[in-house]
Amino acid sequence: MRKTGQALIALGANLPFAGEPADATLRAALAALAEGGVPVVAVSRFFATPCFPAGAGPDYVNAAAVVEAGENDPAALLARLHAVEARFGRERVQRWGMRTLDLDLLAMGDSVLPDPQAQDDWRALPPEAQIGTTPDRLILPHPRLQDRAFVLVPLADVAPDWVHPRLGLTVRQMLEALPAADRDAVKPL
Ligand code: A4P
Ligand code: MG
Repeated sequence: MRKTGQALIALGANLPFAGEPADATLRAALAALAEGGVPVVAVSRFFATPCFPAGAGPDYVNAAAVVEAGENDPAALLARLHAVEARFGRERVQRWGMRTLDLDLLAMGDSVLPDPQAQDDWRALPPEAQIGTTPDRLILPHPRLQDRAFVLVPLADVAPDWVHPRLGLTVRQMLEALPAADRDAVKPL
C-alpha cells in the first residue's frame, strides 16, 4: 500500500448545527475524522474570523489541523473530508455560502495537483473570476490558501515551516505578506 504521509486541512463553520455552535462542530468533526481512520496529529487554536466576502453571513470559526493520510491518496482523503461535512449538515447551496462545516484539503507534503501549470492558473485567477469558477477536480495546494488570513493564521500554529511547493514560501512568510489588518482581524476564541 502507498503511504502518502501527512496532510494539512482547514476547518471552518459559520452556522450552528443541531443546536450546537460552530466551535463544537469543529471539535466533533476532528473526532469524526480520527474515528474514521484519519488520525489527527495536531490542531491549531480556534479563531473567530470575519466572513469573506464581508457581509455575506455571520463570522466564522476557523482552525487548521495536521492529519495522517495513511493509505489515503489526496482524492480519497478529500472524499473522507466530504463525508464528514455531510454528516455535519453541510449543504452546498451557494459557492462561498454560509455553512455548518467546510473541510478543505490545503496540502499534502509537496504534492502539486493536477499539475504545476494548472495549480499556477488556479492560484492566479483574478478575484472577480474566483467566485464564479469552481474547480471540478482536486487542486493542491488549495489555490487560495496564500491569500487568506483565516487559513494562514491557524495554519501557522501547526505547520509554520511548511513550504508552498510553487511559491517557495513558508506559512510564516505567506502570512507576513498579507496586510496587517487581515491578520489582526483573526482573533483566538
Ligand atoms: N476542490 C478542489 N481543490 C480542493 C481542495 N484542495 N480542497 C473542489 C477542497 N476542495 C477542493 O469546493 C468546491 C470544489 O472545489 C469542490 O468540488 C472540491 O472538490 P466546495 O467545498 O464544494 O465549495 P466551497 O467550500 O464553497 O468552495 P471552497 O473553494 O472550499 O470555498 P472556500 O474558497 O474555502 O471559501 N470566510 C471566513 N472567514 N472563513 C472561512 O472559512 N470560507 C469560505 C469558503 C468563504 N468565506 C470564508 C470561509
Ligand atoms: Mg470547501
